[in-house]
Amino acid sequence: MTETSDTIFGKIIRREIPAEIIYEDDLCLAFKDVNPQAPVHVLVIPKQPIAKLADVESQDHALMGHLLLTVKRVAEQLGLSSGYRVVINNGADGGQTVYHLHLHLLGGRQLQWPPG
Ligand code: DGP
Repeated sequence: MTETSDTIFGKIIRREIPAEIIYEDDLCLAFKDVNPQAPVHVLVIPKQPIAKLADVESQDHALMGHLLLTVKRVAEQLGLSSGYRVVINNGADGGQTVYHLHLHLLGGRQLQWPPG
């Protein structure tokens, strides 16, 4: 998939396509992944359309902290008290398919390492 200024996640933010949204504030949105890799698989995305982690600038540091804190908040909300994993796929070799920055929150089972 190529990088574009708009993506399927932009459409979810604008409510042009449906998603199971579980958290929203001024800066970000959290919703269930359509192709879950674990019993809990949530994506946390900024509303600002940053394509990928490698495009984040120093001016985005507060936003990046907010995204991580949102992952923690959602994990607590979903009762992931025995642990979870947070993943950011960056670019082609990282396995990124949607070019709108997103943090995967995975949990609800014992996760394997290394991921492969
Ligand atoms: P990545 O490979 O890191 O770019 O992950 C993209 C994730 O986005 C992948 O796990 C599937 C998910 N996804 C793709 N399209 C949609 C969609 O339309 N709705 C939802 N909820 N998730 C989607």
